Amino acid sequence: MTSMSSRLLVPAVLAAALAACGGSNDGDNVAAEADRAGESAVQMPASDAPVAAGAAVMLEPTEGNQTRGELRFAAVGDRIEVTGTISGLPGNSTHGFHVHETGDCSAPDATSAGGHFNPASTDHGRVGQGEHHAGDSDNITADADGNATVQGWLEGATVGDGAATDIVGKAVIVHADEDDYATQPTGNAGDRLACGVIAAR
Ligand SMILES: [Cu+2]
Ligand SMILES: [Zn+2]
Repeated sequence: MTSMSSRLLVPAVLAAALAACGGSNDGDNVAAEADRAGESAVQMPASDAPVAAGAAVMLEPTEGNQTRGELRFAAVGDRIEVTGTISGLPGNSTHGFHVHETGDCSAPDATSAGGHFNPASTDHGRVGQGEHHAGDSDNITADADGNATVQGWLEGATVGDGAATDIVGKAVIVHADEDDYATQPTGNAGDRLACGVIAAR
C-alpha cells in the first residue's frame, strides 16, 4: 500500500475498504472479532439427529489363503448395499459371498461362522429372485490380478437396529467356488477363503 498521507482525500467508502483489507483500523478489527465471537457462540443443533445406518467388515484370510478385503454396508431403502474391494483371489474367478449367522472367524477354516444368515428360515437362493436367505448376495468376480470390486446387496436384512435381521455382529464369508443359487442350504460354494465380523460404524 502506498503512503496513507497521499490518500487523505479518497472517498470514505474506499478508505473503509482499505482499512478492512489492511487491518490498520484497530476499532474495526475489535468489532469484527466481536462479531465472530457472537457467531461461534450460536447454539449448534442437537447432535443426536439420526444418521444413515451403516456397518463395515475387514475380511482376513483363512488358513492357507491370501484373500482379504474391506467392505461397507449401507441401508438404502429396504435393501442393504454392499460395496468394497477384495484382493488375493485367483485370477478371473467367481466366488460365493454371504453373510453368515455367527460372528466368529476363529476356526482356521472359518467354519465357526456357521451357515448363511437366515432369520426368516427361508431356503437358500439368489437375492432379488424369489426365496433366499437374508445373508445371500450375488457372486463376486475377480479380475486377472485377483481383485474384485464388490457392488452387491442384501434383502431381508437390516443394519444396526438390533432386530433379528440385524447384520451387525454377523460374519461375512468369501468362498472358494461360485454359488449356484440353488443347492441347499449352501449354494455349493465350497471352502471359506476369508472371514470377517461386521461392526457398526
Ligand atoms: Cu457363505
Ligand atoms: Zn444362502
